[in-house]
Amino acid sequence: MANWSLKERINRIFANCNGVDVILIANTEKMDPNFQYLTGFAGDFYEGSIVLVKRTGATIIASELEYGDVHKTKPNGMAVVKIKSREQIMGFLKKELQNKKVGMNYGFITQQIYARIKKRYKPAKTIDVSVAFARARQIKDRYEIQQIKKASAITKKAMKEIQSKLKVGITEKELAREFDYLCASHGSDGPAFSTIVSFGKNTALIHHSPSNTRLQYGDMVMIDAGSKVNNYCSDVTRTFIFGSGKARIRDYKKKRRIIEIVKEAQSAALKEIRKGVKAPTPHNTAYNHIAAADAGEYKRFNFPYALGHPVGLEVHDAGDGFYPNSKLILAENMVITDEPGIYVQGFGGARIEDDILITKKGPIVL
Ligand SMILES: [Mn+2]
Repeated sequence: MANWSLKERINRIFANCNGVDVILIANTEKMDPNFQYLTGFAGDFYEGSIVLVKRTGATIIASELEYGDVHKTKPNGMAVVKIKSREQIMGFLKKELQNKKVGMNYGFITQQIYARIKKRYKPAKTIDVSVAFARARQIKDRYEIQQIKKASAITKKAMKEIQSKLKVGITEKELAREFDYLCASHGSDGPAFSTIVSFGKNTALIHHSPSNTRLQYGDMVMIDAGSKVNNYCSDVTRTFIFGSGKARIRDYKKKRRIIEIVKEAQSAALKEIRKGVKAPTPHNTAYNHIAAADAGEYKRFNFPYALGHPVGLEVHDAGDGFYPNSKLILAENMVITDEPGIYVQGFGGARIEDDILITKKGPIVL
């Protein structure tokens, strides 16, 4: 039994949208993350299933195929309607939607479904609720924080253990597989995204796909990966140098320094990840730190992306992150990444990333 409150989540959604009578969240062959938010269901089933949400509660409409499953999972006080026939379900939806102000997730629903709903059920008005869900989801409840924390702990444990798998000649692809295996063996439900492993010059490529490049002594190594627990993601990046014989490593000082500056930038930003702070502030701090370090040596290799993004049901979760013109004001119980980087093309790069929970007392690295 899930220990989170559907009522609370519904209240948060409706607090962020005006004049909506009922919200319809419809899966296609994929699952709308907002469907997971309302039901807590894991996995990618429930194809074509629908959830109707009103201020007073929610109803799930499930096919024969999923009905048994829905009952087993006990969806947190949600009413369940089983689809017996097309006519029955159309009658039910007509009663619920006709002449009502209907909210839908325009960020997910297909044009086809949208047109069909308008034509068949004749709502008085349709309203985009994607932002309302994003705002609700940006503030995590206790259950969600626990899951992200678990997912993050698994990823970080694997980051430590992967060190013993490093050997000259192993390929990026092989190391990525080892990494996924370590996460799975510690309880990850699966990777939150395709694990990034890069060696040597490849570390300068921001989103490198693991290749057959082989590890050489003294290479910079970057691993960017995330585990998933009960639908919740983590996203962690580590960069290090393979090998400990400083004297034998080519450009050791430069490699070490790049990693150090990124670490400093990450810590400087972390201090500002607090409630009430404007989201661009940590971004600018990390960015300016890198630009100013070592008399501007790495300025032109500074990270060309937002310092961080929300993490939750999606690895790049609904809501705003730390980009220069973000309007977001940081608040308690947001979880956002802190991931500055330096990328020296043709040489190598570094990124260090952690998932940060904002609490009353300040930031906590999950
Ligand atoms: Mn990330």
